[in-house]
Amino acid sequence: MASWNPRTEEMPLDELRRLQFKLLKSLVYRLYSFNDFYRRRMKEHEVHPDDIRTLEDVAKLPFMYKSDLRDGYPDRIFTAEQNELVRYHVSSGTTGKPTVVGYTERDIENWSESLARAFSSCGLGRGDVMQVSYGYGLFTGGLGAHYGAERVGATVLPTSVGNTERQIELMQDLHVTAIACTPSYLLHMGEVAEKMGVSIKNDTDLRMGFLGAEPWSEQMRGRIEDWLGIRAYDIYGTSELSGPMFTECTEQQGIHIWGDLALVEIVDPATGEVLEAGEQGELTITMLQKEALPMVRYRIGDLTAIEEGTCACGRTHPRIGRIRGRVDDMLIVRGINVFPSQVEHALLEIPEVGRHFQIVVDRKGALDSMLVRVEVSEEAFSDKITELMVIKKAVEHRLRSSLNVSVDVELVEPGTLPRFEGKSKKVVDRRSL
Ligand code: DLL
Repeated sequence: MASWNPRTEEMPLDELRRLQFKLLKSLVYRLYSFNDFYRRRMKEHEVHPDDIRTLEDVAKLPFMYKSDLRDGYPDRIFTAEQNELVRYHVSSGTTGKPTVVGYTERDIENWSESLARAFSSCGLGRGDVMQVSYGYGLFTGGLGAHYGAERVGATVLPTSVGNTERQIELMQDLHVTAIACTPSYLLHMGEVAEKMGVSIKNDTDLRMGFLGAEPWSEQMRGRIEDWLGIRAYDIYGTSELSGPMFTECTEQQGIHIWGDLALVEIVDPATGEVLEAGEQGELTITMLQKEALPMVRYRIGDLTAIEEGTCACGRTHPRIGRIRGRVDDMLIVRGINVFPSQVEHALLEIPEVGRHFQIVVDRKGALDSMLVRVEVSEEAFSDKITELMVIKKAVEHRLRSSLNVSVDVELVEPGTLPRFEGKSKKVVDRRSL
């Protein structure tokens, strides 16, 4: 697919690195000179802007964490005055205080530019109709996707979440070709459509989806693409970086992180040491051009790796692999580390398994127990106990061999487990109740 901004997207790597170094250096000088928070942090860390002599020297700078934003609530670590801000977004946060992100006009401009490059790398453009079914409002998903899609000349249908039947009618009537929503919401939409007698594959013009805001697996991509007849692209971002910012291109070989906007590092979650391309670790990003809230070496908590080599599409910027989960998502069950994404990966390899599951972790006496509740697919669901027993055994065996821990499995009827319009909640950990 043609690049939106070929001069930047296809820039030779050495030129890109020079540009990143220049941007990093001026960012660090600006922060050190004009902002108490960053100056104090750098002093505590005994690093001065003059110490940044190569791009790799970014590793000399202190990390930032979500707690820095919480502690500075609402706007104490902003680097722009209120009268320079054109927008706030606020993330609710599951624990503690919410976090507030401010944007200058140029921050919104760069956010839209980032998504314009991303969307056009998947072929979205003039003539497309993009239904934005991420939440609009304080959450960044709706407005972020909205601005990016408008920027590439697509017609936006800003449905936000909810009212699913109406969403499906509009999808048909307005010939929607692309959708942006969580993978969980698209699954729900597909099921509601079927109940209405509508097949998204055969009765709509939908041909691509930008799915993210929560982890999903390669197996889930395969299922969604076959079932709904679309190409499903992974879209990534967090509110602290701006919101959704980066996607895969049509090659579907990793998410392109635009290097002129964001400097990506992968670090060892335990030691903070910078890891090589190909090694799994914690995603850490420095926003090189953000004016109001330029996170520096922000430890996002998401686990992934930098993909090696350049993409077949010709874009030179670094790519990251699918997010495996969050550092704090990891369940420790009887001493074994388990990521919900591993469970999804293993389950969906079994054709009789439907698209929904739930993990319930509990403690029986001193021992942890893990129950995986699995919906059987419509086709495989039967009243014959013997057939269900065979599926249950296969699921138990598959999970035990891929997770290295024994798991209880409960098969449930299609349509029984909770459905989600926004981010899904797949884990119930009763140990913490
Ligand atoms: O979820 C921004 C967003 C909106 C991204 C729409 C994509 C689409 P937050 O609410 O701040 O922002 O949550 C960010 O969600 O750190 C990841 O843990 C998770 N996440 C986001 N995208 C993906 C993805 C938005 N594609 C947090 N795969 C991140 C896996 C994702 N996890």
